[in-house]
Amino acid sequence: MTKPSILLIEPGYIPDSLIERLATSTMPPLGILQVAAMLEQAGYPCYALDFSVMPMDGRLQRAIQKYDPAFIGFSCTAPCLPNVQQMVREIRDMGCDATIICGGYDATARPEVYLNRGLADVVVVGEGEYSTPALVDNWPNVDDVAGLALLKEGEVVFTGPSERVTDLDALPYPARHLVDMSLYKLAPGYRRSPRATSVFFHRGCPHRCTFCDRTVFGQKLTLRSADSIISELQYLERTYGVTEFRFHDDRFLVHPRRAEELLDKMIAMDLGYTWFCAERVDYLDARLLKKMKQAGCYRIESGVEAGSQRVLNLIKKGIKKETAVEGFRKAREHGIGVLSNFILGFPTETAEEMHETIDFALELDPDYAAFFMFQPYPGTDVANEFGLPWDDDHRRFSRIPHPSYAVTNQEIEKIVDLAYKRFYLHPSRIWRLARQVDHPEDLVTMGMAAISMLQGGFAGGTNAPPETTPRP
Ligand code: B12
Ligand code: SF4
Repeated sequence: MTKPSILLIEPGYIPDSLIERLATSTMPPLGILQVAAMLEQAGYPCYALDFSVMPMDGRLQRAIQKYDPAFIGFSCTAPCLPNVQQMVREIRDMGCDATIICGGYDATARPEVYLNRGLADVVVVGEGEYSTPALVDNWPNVDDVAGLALLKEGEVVFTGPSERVTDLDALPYPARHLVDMSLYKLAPGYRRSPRATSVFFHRGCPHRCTFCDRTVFGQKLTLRSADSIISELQYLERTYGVTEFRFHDDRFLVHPRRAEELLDKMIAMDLGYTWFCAERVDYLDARLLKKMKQAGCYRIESGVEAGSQRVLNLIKKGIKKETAVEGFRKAREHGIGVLSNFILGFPTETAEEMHETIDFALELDPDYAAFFMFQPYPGTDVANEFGLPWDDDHRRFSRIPHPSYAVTNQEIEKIVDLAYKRFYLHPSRIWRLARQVDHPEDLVTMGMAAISMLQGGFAGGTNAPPETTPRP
């Protein structure tokens, strides 16, 4: 018997301004593609829509008419809630009664919001690899399927924690064939090759930075083997002609021994790939940096977050400012570029402390710096500790006032603008960035970025996922 089809959706958002669109890197949505790979393995025909690389303009309706899905799944991060809301309305308005499944970070942190608002018939809490196929196999009799939240007589019921993925090597590769891989690009001026894609090395992060959402993978580390990663890189080259990679892990060196094993193999095999990754400043070890460079790493993204030691302590970043200076120095010494993310407007953070952050960014002088307005993602320690509300209607650029905020949103927007201007509108940095350009169209983008910056076009960005978002 043919199994029912399943449509998986990355609600995404496409930045409003042209310049932000040009300056933002896009990558395949590995969350839904990993779940799709498991569902395909179980025999379900799957389809995917990624609205971070294409406009909605009737595509959802057309896909529903074409594939007639019995299940529609959304990957939910907090900023995407308004998009999910809009799409669920459209799905129901067209008379489609598919079972709606929500999964991902925000749905995991607060399933009740999705269930009580009628945005989900069922929520997959945490990792979706095992619970999702079991859910569709058994729907609607899913009381015995672990890892789900659903409404029973108006009450939210949780079926218990899902089985954790302990052997990442055993998972099928994400079902990248469900998306148009040619749509994904690194931002101009940010790349070494015209095409790049993302891979994962491990799950989990042992640190406890209070602003970081760790609701899905938690603190426990689960690692892939070096051989498994190399096979995937080679598969991606063979299948999609990609030779540039973004390790999208929170931290590349989180397990230094396993990372070294991977680096040694990449060097010995002389794969010739270029790649970049994220890492904390306190893990930038000279010996490993040397191997990273040899293995093709050209940039490390590192969330330094703040320039005031009081704020760094408050957010439990676990680093000293001197460590950041030292880490960046070592990366540079080994010929690896650095991008640093900074967040402005943590609870109790004063305007003076934010200016310290800008001064510190100038002192560190990374190749790229990104400044974001703090956002209290539901489920994070900082949101819980200060009781910070989340604005469900917000797509970006806002923050519900709270007594713990020392500075208004408007003031932070101004400081963010100033940060970009002070950082980028400087002859030595302009020259350094211009020298990195190896595609003519990148010069145009950079010119437009400069104009946008002068007009205040970058103000108020939401806080970046730590060590992650490439936002040149
Ligand atoms: C890669 C990444 C990005 C990429 C996304 C591009 C891409 N398509 O890959 C970029 C850089 C563009 C990005 C942007 C942003 N990101 Co981001 N990002 C990540 C990161 C590092 C990895 C995501 C990933 O691919 N994971 C691997 C897959 C396999 O895991 P997964 O997505 O969690 O999926 C699993 C489960 O969640 C579940 N699942 C997920 N979706 C679904 C759907 C269904 C139907 C089911 C059943 C299950 C399911 O099953 C999957 C397999 O187990 C995470 C942190 C992390 N370590 O996960 C942050 C993270 C998701 N990002 C975050 C944020 C805040 C942002 C931004 C707002 C930052 C900004 N300033 O602009 C934007 C918003 C983007 C958006 N659309 O919402 C937060 C989300 C917090 C929250 N509660 O919403 C995270 C968690 C970082 C953090 N620790 O705080 N991001
Ligand atoms: S910010 Fe980075 S180091 Fe801190 S908990 Fe999150 S992923 Fe880990």
